[in-house]
Amino acid sequence: MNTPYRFSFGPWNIHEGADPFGPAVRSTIAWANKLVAYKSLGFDGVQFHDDDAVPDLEGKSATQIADEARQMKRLLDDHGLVAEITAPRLWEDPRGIDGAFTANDPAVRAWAIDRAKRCIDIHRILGAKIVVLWLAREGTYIRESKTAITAHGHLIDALNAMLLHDPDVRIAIEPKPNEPMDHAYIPTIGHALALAHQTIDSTRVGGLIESAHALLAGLDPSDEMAFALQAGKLWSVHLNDQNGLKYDQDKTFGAANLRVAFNQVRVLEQARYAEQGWFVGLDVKAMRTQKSPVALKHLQNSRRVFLALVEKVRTWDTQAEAEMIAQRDYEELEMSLLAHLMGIGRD
Ligand code: 3MF
Ligand code: MG
Repeated sequence: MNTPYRFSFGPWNIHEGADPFGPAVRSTIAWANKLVAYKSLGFDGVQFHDDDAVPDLEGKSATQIADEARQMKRLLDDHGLVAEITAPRLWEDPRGIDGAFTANDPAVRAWAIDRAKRCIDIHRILGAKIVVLWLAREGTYIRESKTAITAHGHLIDALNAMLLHDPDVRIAIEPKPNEPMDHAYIPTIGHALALAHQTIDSTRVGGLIESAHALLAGLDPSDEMAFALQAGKLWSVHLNDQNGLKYDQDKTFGAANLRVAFNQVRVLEQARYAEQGWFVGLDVKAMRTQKSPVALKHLQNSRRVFLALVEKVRTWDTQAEAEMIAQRDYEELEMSLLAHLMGIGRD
């Protein structure tokens, strides 16, 4: 199939299978072996956290961080890979226990902004296109613990500090309504883009939409994507799937709801998303039950489902669709789509 799509995933998508109730069930795959896996699985882009690129960066000097980031860039070049994104991992540091940019303690907020700037420095060396902000702990476990009005102001301050640090940096906010927090401050793309518009340069702040995050907010991922696409603000996606309102599952794309997946592919095709150079990012986890030698299938399968759905979008009879819409025969439209997805005839 002639497709301009390029795919990415993060090294955390190849993982040991630990969950909150049990330890690792697979051995760790060394970084070098993970890098080799990318191309063989059909992926060109690597999603980085700052400390995926430079481990333990908190204890390192600016020079040391820059040296290690350059080494990582060389490694990527050697493998013919590119860095798609870089994201500051603010939620694993003990200082960020109750939020980073929105912490009540001004010293923690200052640390978080400084860390985000160091992430931008790494991002520049890696040559990534966007810095992603998943605002993991920017919210509350109990609402009374922070002043939400002030906290939203702190988020704008942090974005502005990042925009000022690098006049070329573009920031994509990855909304998520909950987990790890009970209530996250930026739960949807609408919130993210409203925040973007209050910064000193809204043209450099956009969004990344993860399917599961939209579903956890009770929203349709393709409509969330359309909202951002219309505004020219969808700069990356984390495709995956989610079986209802429970913990963030990061299932294989399309595994829970093929029709919802179809509509995400449809909206990306309609917007000619890939032609603009944006990556199709995945954020998928192998099931805990998966044995080591077959623990990469979730990546391969998600990509395969995506490409099969591109084919389904391109072979969908839009002429017949227009007629059914004109007749307002939506039962017919729905059945035709189901038949198309199932590969059965419409009698
Ligand atoms: C959590 C996420 C994150 C982000 C990642 C990149 C660990 O639900 O989706 O994955 O995608 O931090 O910003
Ligand atoms: Mg994600």
